[in-house]
Amino acid sequence: MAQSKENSNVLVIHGPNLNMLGKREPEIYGKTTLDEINASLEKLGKRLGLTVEAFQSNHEGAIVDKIQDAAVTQKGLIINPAAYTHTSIAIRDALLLLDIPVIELHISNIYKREPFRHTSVISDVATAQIAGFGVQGYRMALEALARMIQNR
Ligand code: CA2
Repeated sequence: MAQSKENSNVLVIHGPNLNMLGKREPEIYGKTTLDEINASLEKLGKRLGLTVEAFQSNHEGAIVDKIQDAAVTQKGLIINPAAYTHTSIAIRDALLLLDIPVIELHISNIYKREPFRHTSVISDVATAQIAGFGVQGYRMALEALARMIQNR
């Protein structure tokens, strides 16, 4: 089948407290702000033929709503569920509704941190996980997602 020339829509979800990136705890999460990450992804997306939408919320239900919407509007998802990674069955269940590639993203290496961060209730329902590459991981995730969408 001929490849469509239209851009694919992809969604990037940032979970709780990630709006504080670049403003607190730079030793763990770096100095780049969330706006800078989103701008960089939007620019990279253009090169890759992707229209990138970014969404941040500190509220579990708002993230669940956004994932449900993604089922009909998006071709791929990058999600940093932040602290909900370790606790949220609601976000996990919402991800199970999707039939698109999903990349779970962590700025830090969660397996090198406190034991409670070693468990992700998301990783076995995600297509892949990227952790520990700092904010550069978001660009790696977007490049991987572009390839996954192309190969579908
Ligand atoms: O490494 C990651 O990306 C995390 O998902 C970040 C979460 C943490 O709970 C996960 O275990 C790993 C925390 C996000 C909080 O972000 C902040 C950013 C700047 C300042 C304070 C918090």
